[in-house]
Amino acid sequence: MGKLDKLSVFISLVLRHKPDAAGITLDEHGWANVQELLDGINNTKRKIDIGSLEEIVRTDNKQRYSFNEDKTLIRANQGHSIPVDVELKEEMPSEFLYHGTADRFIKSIMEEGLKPMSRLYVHLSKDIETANKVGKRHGKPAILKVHSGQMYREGIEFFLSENGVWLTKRVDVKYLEQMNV
Ligand code: HQG
Repeated sequence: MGKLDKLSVFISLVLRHKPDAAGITLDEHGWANVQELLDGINNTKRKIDIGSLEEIVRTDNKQRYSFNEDKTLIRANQGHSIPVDVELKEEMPSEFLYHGTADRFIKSIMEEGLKPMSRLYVHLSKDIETANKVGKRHGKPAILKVHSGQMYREGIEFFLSENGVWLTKRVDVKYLEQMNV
């Protein structure tokens, strides 16, 4: 992993799960002060400047982070475990969305439904290819087809993050279909 990738993993931890790791706090909307973040990271054994941070945000393969307009604040677009309100947009999903997971979780998921586990939401992908990548992070991937259109018509809310990840609070087993991939 390159230097910027390593920094990005750490920034992800700080902005989604553990601001304390850089000695900072986030506001209720998940924003960190950019200067405090840079100072905080430089107080660990890592080294970063505003140029590198801007490059990380610009080149991130999942567009995980956003600056505010004058670039004084930064936040993660989704994926939090700490309770922040990143002002997600409620949207109507397509008829089907997909959830990538590991083979070994399928039995439990088909009993309990999809739960957010340590995060605030269940994360869903708009296509099978993306779901497969998400699943691979956990081991041998397995993909579930989610009947999101039906859920939406039955009054369940969906949100679309700035970087195109679909989020919902949980998915009952009745809306899940195992796929052969
Ligand atoms: C599983 C990445 C057993 C769930 C991605 C998943 C995503 C259950 C794991 C984002 C369960 C949680 C999120 C149940 C759910 N029984 N297992 N009832 N319900 N699970 O990492 O969706 O690269 O918190 O299937 O792109 O894998 O980090 O969620 O396997 O957008 O930026 O519990 O993380 O983005 O794992 O990934 P995670 P996820 P980043």
